[in-house]
Amino acid sequence: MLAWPPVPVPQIPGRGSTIRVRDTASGELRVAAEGPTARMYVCGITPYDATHLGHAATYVAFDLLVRAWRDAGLEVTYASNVTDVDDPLLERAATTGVDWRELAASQTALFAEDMAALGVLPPDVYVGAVESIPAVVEAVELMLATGAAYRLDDGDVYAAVTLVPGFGRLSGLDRQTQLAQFAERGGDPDRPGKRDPLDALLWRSERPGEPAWDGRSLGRGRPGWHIECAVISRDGLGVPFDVQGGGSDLAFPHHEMSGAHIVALTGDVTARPRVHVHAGMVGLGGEKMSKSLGNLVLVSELRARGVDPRAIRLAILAHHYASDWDWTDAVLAQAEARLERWRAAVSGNGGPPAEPVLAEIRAALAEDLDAPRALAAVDAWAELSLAGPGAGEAWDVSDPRVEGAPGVLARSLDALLGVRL
Ligand code: 5CA
Ligand code: ZN
Repeated sequence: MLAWPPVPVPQIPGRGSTIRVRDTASGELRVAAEGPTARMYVCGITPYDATHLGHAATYVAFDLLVRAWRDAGLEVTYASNVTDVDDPLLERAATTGVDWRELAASQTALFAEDMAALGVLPPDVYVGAVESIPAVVEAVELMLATGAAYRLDDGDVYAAVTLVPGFGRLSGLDRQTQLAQFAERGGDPDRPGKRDPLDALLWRSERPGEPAWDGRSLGRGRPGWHIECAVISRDGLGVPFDVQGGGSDLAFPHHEMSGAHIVALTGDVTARPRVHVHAGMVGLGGEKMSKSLGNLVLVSELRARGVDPRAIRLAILAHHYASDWDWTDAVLAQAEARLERWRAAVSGNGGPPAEPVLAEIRAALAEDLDAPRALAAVDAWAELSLAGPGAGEAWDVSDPRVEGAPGVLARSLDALLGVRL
C-alpha cells in the first residue's frame, strides 16, 4: 500500500539522547530502542470515519517517537497497517450503501492527506489487510499444523490464545474484565463451539454477501483482526521488534492477542514486542471519541473550515500522549494563539540563544515524550524573544548566538515537534 509522501526533517545542531517510554506491561519507563536500529509497529486505521482527533493524537504521539529516535541517530523502521477489510468496515458500507472497497479506498486516501497535513512522517512499511491475506493464510495453516489453532464445523478457524505462555501479562486484567473487553472490542465470547470464550478468530469462512478470498487448505474466507497485525508486523520488521504502539483501547484484546499469535507462530516466548506503548483516549463532551458513538471531530472538517493544521498539531501536543483528554474549542483556540505567538517570535531580528531550549526539548522528549514540557520551554523562549533584548531576563545582543537563534529554534521545532513555523 502506498503511504503519503515523505515529510522533510531539517538538520539541527547536536544529537538527542536515549528515549524512554512508559511500557504498558510493566508500567515502568523503558528504553524504547537500544539502537543502533529502532523498529516500531503502530496499528493503523480501519478506514471509515477517518481521521478523527483521537486517531490524529495517536499518530502524532508515535511520530514524536520516530523523530526523537532519528534525532538520537537511530536508524528507524516504522511499520503500520490499514485494516481495509473487517466487520465494522463492512457494516458501515452496508448501512450507507457504498461499496466497501470504495469506502476503504476513499477513507485511506483522506487519512493520508490528513497525516501529511499534520506533518506525520509516513511509515516505511505500510500494508493493507487485503494485501496480507496470502501471508495470513500461511500463518493460519502453520498454527493449525502445530495445534495452536483449531477449526470449527463451518470452517472458521480459532486460535487457542489463552494457552499461549504469558497470555494476559500485557494488560494485567482479571478474567471477567478480559471477557467484557473482548465482547466490547470486536470479540465473540458467545460463539458456540469455541474451546475458550476468549479464543480469537483467525479465519472466517465465506458467508453469503461477504467478500472472500482463496484460503488454500482453509477454504475461501477472510482474515481475523489480530492475526493481521501479528503477520504484518512480523514480516515487516522481524521479531521481536522494539515498540508496539496504538491507542489504549487496543491493549486488550488486540495487542494481547497479536502478541500471543506471534509467540504461537515462532514458538518463542521472547518474540513478543519488547515494549508496548499506548496513547490515551481523546474524548468529546466527556466521552471517548469513537466511530460507534459518532461524537467525532474530523481533521479534514477542521481543515476545510480553514483551521491551520499546525494549530491542530499543537493542540494535540499540549497534552501528554498517555493521558486521556477532551477536545474542546478552547483547546483549539489556545493552540491557535500559541502558533501566532511562536510565529511572531521566530520572525524577529534575533532572539535569546536557542541551544538551551533545544536541550530542554530533547530532555523532555527523552523522558516519555513529554510534549507539554517541550511546549512550555518554547513558550518561555517566545516570551523573552517578543519582549526584545534588554527586557526582563535580558538577552544580550552582543552574544554571537542571538542572530541565528530564531532560525535554529524554528528548525528544532520542525525536526523534533513536527511544527514548521
Ligand atoms: N485498525 C485497527 C487497529 S489494527 C483500529 O483500531 N483502527 S481504528 O481506526 O479504530 O483506530 C486507529 C488508531 O486510533 C488505533 O491506534 C486506536 O487505538 C486509535 N484511537 C481510536 N480512537 C481513539 C481516541 N478516541 N483517542 C485516541 N486514539 C484513538
Ligand atoms: Zn492492529
